[in-house]
Amino acid sequence: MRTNVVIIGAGPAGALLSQILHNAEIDHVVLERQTRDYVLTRIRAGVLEWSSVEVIRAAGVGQRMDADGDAHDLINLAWGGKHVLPVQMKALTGRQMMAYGQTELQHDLYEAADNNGTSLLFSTEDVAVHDVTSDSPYVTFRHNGVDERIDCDYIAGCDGFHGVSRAAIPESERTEFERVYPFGWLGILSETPPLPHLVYTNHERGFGLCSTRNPMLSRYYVQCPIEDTIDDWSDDRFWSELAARLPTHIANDIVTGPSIEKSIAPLRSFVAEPMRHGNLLLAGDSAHIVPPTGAKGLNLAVSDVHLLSGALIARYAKGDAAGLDQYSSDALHRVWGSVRFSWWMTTLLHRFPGATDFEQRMQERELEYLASSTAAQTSLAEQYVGVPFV
Ligand code: RFL
Ligand code: PHB
Repeated sequence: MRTNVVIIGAGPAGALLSQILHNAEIDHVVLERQTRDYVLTRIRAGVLEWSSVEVIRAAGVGQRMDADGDAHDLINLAWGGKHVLPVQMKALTGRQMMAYGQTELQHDLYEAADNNGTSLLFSTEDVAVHDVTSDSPYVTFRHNGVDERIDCDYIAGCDGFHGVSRAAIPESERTEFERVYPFGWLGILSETPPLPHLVYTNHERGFGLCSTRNPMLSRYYVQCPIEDTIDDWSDDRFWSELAARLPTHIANDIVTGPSIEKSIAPLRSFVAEPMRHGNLLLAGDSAHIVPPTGAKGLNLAVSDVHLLSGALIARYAKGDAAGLDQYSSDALHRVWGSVRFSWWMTTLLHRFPGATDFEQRMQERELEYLASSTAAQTSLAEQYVGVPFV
């Protein structure tokens, strides 16, 4: 079998790239390790930058997002159990963000792939990339018990942090940057009405976040020790811990209910450079991870795909490979901006085990400064809603 582009991974990065390549009539195949249902029930991100909204619309998959997504003008920062600062993103930047669950976007992308007749193979095993620095790279894998090989021009490594693509770049040509944070996020979904706005809270008991999926589905998180398991966290314990970390009037507005999903995620910042090796191009979590505090992971996957698809389209439509040559440095420029912002938000809002009194005072003073300075709020807001593509 032969195609132009083999996409490894059908998460948001791979499935969106497939949709854009389909629109440009570029032949491709998508290989996904998991089953379709597994990917569709994996609860993850919930917030889209406006640039992501525009890329998704331009790809022709924005109808349900526009109908069911919830555009937000502000986020609230709370601290010390009493202070609340609304950061007015729309007023400060002219831009909003969109609350729309990653699972919904994933659903829209798979539905589009069905309609497009895309070759999207689930439950593929032993995917391996070969000869990526030659003009004739290929991918081998096993599907339905049969060994397969696809020859191609380019391989898009959209296979997430635990995929095989990044590892295909020899260690001698790859530089990795990493920070692992000493806590996790315990998240729950509940079929209860969410608060009207997102609330990020910093409290001596730890970080908390109130988010949303739709008018009858809420997403909440609390910072927890990384060694905890979900068995340590009954629903009652979760709700009382979240309430204890919020100012009373906000806690009183939360409608509690049984959790329908509960999971613990570790927090890390990670970047692998470069994002291109020969004809292998990485996009999304395969090349970088950010802690979820800045709501940037899914958005970086979308911005990588925006850049990569543009470069591939120029290559196939006009024979112009300059965009592919620039891809890694262009993508990494945006990546490091989001890595910095996510690290800063994480540092500002969490309680770090073993933090000194000095570090604690610096955090408190920074929150007070934010509350007193429109310039500081504008800086936060412009990074949260996301920098437009030039
Ligand atoms: P994904 O989603 O991990 O998809 C990669 C896909 O590749 C498949 N795969 C393979 N397929 C074939 N062969 C192999 N060898 C393979 N190895 C792996 C996997 O099965 C998978 O389907 O990466 P992608 O597409 O780059 O998308 C990245 C996003 O999923 C991720 O950055 C976000 O979810 C991060 N994130 C958030 N991002 C935001 O922008 N806003 C948020 O509000 C936000 N909140 C979050 C988050 C992530 C979280 N967790 C659980 C890590 C909240 C949480 C709690
Ligand atoms: C979410 O809704 O899952 C969410 C929202 C904002 C974040 C992280 C996660 O910063």
